[in-house]
Amino acid sequence: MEIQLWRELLDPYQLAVDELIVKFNHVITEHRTRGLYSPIESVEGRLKSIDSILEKMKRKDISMNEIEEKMEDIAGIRLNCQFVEDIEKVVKIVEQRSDMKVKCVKDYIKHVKASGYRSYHMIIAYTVNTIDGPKELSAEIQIRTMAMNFWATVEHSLQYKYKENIPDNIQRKLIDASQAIVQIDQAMSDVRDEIMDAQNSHQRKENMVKDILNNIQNLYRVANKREVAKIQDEFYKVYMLDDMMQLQHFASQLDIISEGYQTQSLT
Ligand code: 0O2
Repeated sequence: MEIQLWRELLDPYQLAVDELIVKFNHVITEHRTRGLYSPIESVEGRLKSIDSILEKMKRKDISMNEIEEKMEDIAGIRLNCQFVEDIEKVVKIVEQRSDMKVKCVKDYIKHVKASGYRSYHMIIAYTVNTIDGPKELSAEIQIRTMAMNFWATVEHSLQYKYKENIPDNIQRKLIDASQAIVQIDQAMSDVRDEIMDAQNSHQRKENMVKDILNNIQNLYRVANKREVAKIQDEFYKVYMLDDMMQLQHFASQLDIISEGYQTQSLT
């Protein structure tokens, strides 16, 4: 296929990857700005390389004009979670969205691959708008814990090096490592509540400090500078006390002052 035709074929998939990265990152932001724990920890995305497309076409006997219909992972999104329990929450988030439709799922967590690979895959139908109009295409969403991701990333690079023929002794070690990953995920799940509590209170504090600083910055524009400098000094003192109740009280007082000046921060 001519280079220009590859471009035309792949451009909408690149657009889908770009859009989906923005959308899922926004899911993280929405949780965090509301002081909520985000079941998605991080988002990655990639357009399948032409080399990888050609290799899969050969392996699965797919012809050029069947690519769009049969190759469902040209646009790939990976949603990394901290805990195994987060995966089903992320699955629900995807299922409930109105801008994508789940076509099928592959649960390699319940049905671990012979290689030791664990991950939850969803194939979605997603519409992008191009200069030729709307175009529906398939994209693959891989949902896994960070520990599963570590294993898959390392194993994937070995697959690349050895093609289909990873030596037996390395393969056995990878399967052992995959089982160790299950134990790591289990151990992390056991302290999940503790970790989530710590992260939530850290996030709440971070949001509060951000609001306070925004309010102070806005006040500088309209209020007496010396008064605002005093408020700022007071903030540093309260912050140093490392007491959430006092910080909360300070934030509420500052909100009242900002309201008076109609400069209340929106963030
Ligand atoms: P890349 O570089 O991400 O494009 P296939 O596994 O490709 O024969 P299918 O049904 O299309 O068949 O997809 P499947 O099994 O759901 O897997 C698609 C993707 O999942 C792979 O893409 C990998 O990213 C990942 N994956 C599946 N099995 C394994 C595995 O054993 N180890 C690792 N590390 N990743 C796996 P590509 O095309 O391999 O790679």
